[in-house]
Amino acid sequence: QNVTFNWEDYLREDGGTPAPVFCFKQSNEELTNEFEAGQKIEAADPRNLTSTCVATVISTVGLRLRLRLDGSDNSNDFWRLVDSADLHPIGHSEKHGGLLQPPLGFRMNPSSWPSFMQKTLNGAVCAPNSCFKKEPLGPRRNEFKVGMKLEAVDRKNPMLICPATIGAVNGEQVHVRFDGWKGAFDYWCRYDDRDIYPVGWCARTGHPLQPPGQKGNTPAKTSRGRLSDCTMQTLSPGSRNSTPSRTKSPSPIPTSPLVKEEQVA
Ligand code: MLY
Repeated sequence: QNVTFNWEDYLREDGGTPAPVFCFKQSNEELTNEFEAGQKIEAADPRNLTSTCVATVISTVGLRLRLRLDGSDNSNDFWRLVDSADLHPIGHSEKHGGLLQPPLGFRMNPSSWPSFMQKTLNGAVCAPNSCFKKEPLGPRRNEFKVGMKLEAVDRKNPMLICPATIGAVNGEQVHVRFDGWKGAFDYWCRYDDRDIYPVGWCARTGHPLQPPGQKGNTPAKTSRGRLSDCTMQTLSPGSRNSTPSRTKSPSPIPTSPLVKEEQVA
């Protein structure tokens, strides 16, 4: 799906230097994702980090898991790496004197929690201990410099990882800017955040990488697919229907040779 984006060509054309791997809190080992959809695990509730909940693996992509807290709705799914410290095998809380909590936004009456818990774990398939990997230590300090390139989770579309640039550095924080997008998706995070990866990480771990957005265009509805549509329109007017978001832009859209394929989502 990501056959059209290639860091090497991109960096050669647009310039920029990949952030060195020692900047990131990511494993250098060859990890494998042994989780399977449907398995139950324990996970820290992302909306209430002091509580540990039962979660179900919804799907796996590369070294990431899509998770849903049992008893929560399906619109608060979240993503974690196989070596996230937020994840544990079922039984971990009990073994450490803790209790499994209902997720923030538990859909049912709180009094039904014990019986819900019993039902959800009865006959459940639990992810084996061997699936869980130790969280890497991470760098001791922020080594990022402005302009360094990286791959980063789009937090508004957390299934997506995209080419990005460090836009600013402030103490332990870095500003992640998505290449080719106007800023609506940018965010500040700690230098050791698990959502940022070195250039090449997606390819190495088998995760799709989105191509950069189109410079100068607003993010909404200006995907690569439309851009190619417009290019065709420019080359052969009248050969196809007009693109709604382009009706006020008769001039040819500048394209780069990297622009080849439809952008996901
Ligand atoms: N289709 C959505 C997703 C945008 C994703 C932006 N990321 C990759 C920075 C939109 O166009 O708004």
